[in-house]
Order: sequence, then structure tokens, then C-alpha cells
Amino acid sequence: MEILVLHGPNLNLLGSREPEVYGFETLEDINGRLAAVAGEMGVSVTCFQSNHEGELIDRIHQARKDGAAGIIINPGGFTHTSIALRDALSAVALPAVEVHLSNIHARETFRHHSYIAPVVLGQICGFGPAGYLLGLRGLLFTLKK
Ligand code: CA2
Repeated sequence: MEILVLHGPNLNLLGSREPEVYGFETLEDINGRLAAVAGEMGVSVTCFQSNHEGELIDRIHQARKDGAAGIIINPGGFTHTSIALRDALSAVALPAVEVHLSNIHARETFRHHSYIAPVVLGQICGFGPAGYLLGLRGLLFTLKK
């Protein structure tokens, strides 16, 4: 079983800036651990990061054709702005989980609202990189039900 993992804008900077908010791990570290844990759980992950809304949307459209069973997405700043990303997730209709490293509800008020949350199975935030592993568990729990 194949799971698509999408990382939105600026997440390529992880590990290099703002460690007090986002920690010291790089995106490569996160993807590596996720792939290892996915392997132990008998599934595989394909990870993709983009700073461009359209590229993320294209990957979501492609997910079904690529045989993905579900999506884990950290939409980054697009969480709070992108109706287009939400429409893409809604249209492709694959089970999806929204992940954030930080607790967006404990930060600035403009981060409290997510356009994505209503079209995913659930939202995980505030657990740092472990959130992706929790998201994978949640997604697989639903897929294997
Ligand atoms: O907490 C999260 O995972 C966020 O999705 C991260 C986004 C932010 O806009 C969301 O509100 C919450 C920002 C990602 C920026 O990543 C950086 C990483 C290192 C240095 C600077 C930015």
C-alpha cells in the first residue's frame, strides 16, 4: 500500500531556521523516519515538498493514478489561505490527514483557521515531527478498518 506525503511551502527550510518553533530535524530526517516506520507497518511512502500551490495540487490530482491509498499533508502556510488546495483534496476523495509540527491553535489567530481541516479525516498538530508518525497510524487504522 502506497501513501503520498506532501509538505507545503518553506518546510524545506526545516532544521536551518526557527528551531525554537519547528525543531532541529530536517525534512530529510522526517521523511527518512517516516519511510522506516511505514516499512515496519508494511506500507510505503512517497514524499514530496513544494513551495508552489499548483505543484501540490497537481500531485494530489495524480495521487489516484499513482495508486496512492491515502495522503498525509502538511500544507504549511497554505493551510490558512488555500481554497484551491482544499478543493483538490475534496475532489480526489482519498482519505487524508492534516499534520502540523506546531500547535497552530496556540499561535497567532490567523493560524487558527484551516481551510483543509473539513475535508480530511483529522488534524494532528503540536507534536513536532512525531505528528507525521501519528498521522500515518491514524490513516492506516482507517484504511484497514
Ligand atoms: O506547524 C506547522 O507545521 C505549519 O504548517 C508550518 C507552516 C506555518 O505557516 C503553519 O501555520 C504551521 C510554516 C512552515 C515554515 O517552516 C519553516 C521551517 C524552518 C524555518 C522557517 C520556516
